[in-house]
Amino acid sequence: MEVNLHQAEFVLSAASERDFIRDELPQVAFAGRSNVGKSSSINRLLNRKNFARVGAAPGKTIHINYFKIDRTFYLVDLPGYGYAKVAKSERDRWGRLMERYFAHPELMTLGVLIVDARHKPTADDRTMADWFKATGRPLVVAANKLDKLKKSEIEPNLQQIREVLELGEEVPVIPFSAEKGTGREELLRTILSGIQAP
Ligand SMILES: Nc1nc2c(ncn2[C@@H]2O[C@H](COP(=O)(O)OP(=O)(O)OP(=O)(O)O)[C@@H](O)[C@H]2O)c(=O)[nH]1
Ligand SMILES: [Mg+2]
Repeated sequence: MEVNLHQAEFVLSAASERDFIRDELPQVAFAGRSNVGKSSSINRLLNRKNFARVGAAPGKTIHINYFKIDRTFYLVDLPGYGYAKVAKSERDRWGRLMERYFAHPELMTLGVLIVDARHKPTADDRTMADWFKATGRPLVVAANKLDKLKKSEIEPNLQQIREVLELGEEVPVIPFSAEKGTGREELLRTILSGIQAP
């Protein structure tokens, strides 16, 4: 499938369910802890520097951001979770918005869960993985910030991510670095094959 990644545009920022995009185009939904590098990963996939915003103040915006790629599919940047300094009211708002998005698995073609390659997945990461699994849609996990790992840490950490998140063997865990570009081709290939109609 030929997709022109330069043909990318921000479409809208949804703060509630009535703003959700419901057209026929596939949606590839990115979720992960605040600061794990969701926006950076989208920028890396598109080879853009400042396309999806890379936040200095994590957890501030609780919105779902839609980017349309080559009039073919959407990259959906879901709001990050697990930021300690966020007030309970904000966490509740996050929960309501995400609950509504995940209540419509028909909107999601493929899930991308970004985790931190350095650490054992958190309880929130496990919950997020369970939400994705519950959609019945294919899931891919990207272990980001790989550039911060020693070579000897890579395999054990990837294995730990697979075990803690209880991923089936059909779920790829891609070693990734939004910073260096590691894993870009593999994630891109997985996304492009995921959005093709069966
Ligand atoms: N070393 C390294 N730093 C990274 C990588 N990816 C992202 N970062 C840094 O991590 C920080 C957070 O990145 P963002 O892309 O804003 O993370 P986010 O998940 O979109 O955060 P929220 O939108 O707040 O949920 C930034 O300072 C990035 O430069 C990576 O692969 N390696
Ligand atoms: Mg972001």
